[in-house]
Amino acid sequence: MTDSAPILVTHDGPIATVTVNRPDALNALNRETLLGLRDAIGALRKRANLGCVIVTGAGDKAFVAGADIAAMSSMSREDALAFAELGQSTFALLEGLPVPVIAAVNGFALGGGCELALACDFIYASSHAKFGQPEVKLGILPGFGGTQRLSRRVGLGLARELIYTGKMLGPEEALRVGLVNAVHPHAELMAKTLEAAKAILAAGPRAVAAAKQVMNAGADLPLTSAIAKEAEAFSRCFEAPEQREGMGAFLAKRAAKFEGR
Ligand code: DAK
Repeated sequence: MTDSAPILVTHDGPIATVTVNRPDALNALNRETLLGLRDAIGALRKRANLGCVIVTGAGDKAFVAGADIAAMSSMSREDALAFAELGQSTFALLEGLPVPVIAAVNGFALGGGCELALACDFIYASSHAKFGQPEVKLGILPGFGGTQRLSRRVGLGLARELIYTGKMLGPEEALRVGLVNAVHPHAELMAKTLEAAKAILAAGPRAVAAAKQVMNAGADLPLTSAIAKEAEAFSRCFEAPEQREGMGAFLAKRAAKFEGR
């Protein structure tokens, strides 16, 4: 991996930071960048003791300003289908990582950039962030999952308005509608995101992974089936040392020390 690679990955113990690195094109996603992201996620899956992943964009201006419009401009229908499938499968891999993934949105998150953030577990935004799905202004629609994930995050009415008009939301409005969990001063975004990652690391890693798995698996199921999955995962915790350590530490009034942390 060189500094000019479209995807950079750095590690701070169990925290990995994945940076989309095409700042001259506002980190727009072309095929090479998506392939780099897919490879990076594959490598993270194999990493022992991974606890949390942060996704961000290089430079001061953009998280990701969308799929690469220059690359898309001459695509045939077949090319477009292959491109959408590459983006969708890559984002599904990110969403399915067994550890929490936090989007640290440091600027424009438009089109495929907003979709990338939505494939993360939750979003922290800088005071410079701007969100939107402006694809219809280019004569296309969101192709990396936005028509489905945006409404699951903010509700169908608002998702429809954002996708039909292409209008942008600033950080405070994104916070108000529940698209982002917090807005931080631009210079503090990464420090605040790392703080959240460290809070996750203090918890039982298997419990966090199981909670993520159940929440993802249950999202598209009827409530009764989803709740049954929860009960099953909950009961499995009682076969693991983590539950004994967590509860034992509480009762002994000491900090828990979880295996792998
Ligand atoms: N693609 C390629 N280059 C981009 C880009 C993008 N999405 N966004 C910005 N750039 C490039 C600009 O062309 C410019 O390059 P140079 O001219 O310097 O070579 C450089 O980044 C700086 O941008 P600006 O000069 O425009 O910067 P400004 O501050 O003036 O404006 C902006 C910032 C974010 C408001 C503006 O750049 C902008 O409107 N960008 C486009 C935003 C956008 O429309 N994003 C959505 C892209 S469409 C599908 C698969 C995927 C998708 C859909 C379908 N299928 C295959 C079915 C997803 C689609 C999208 O994401």
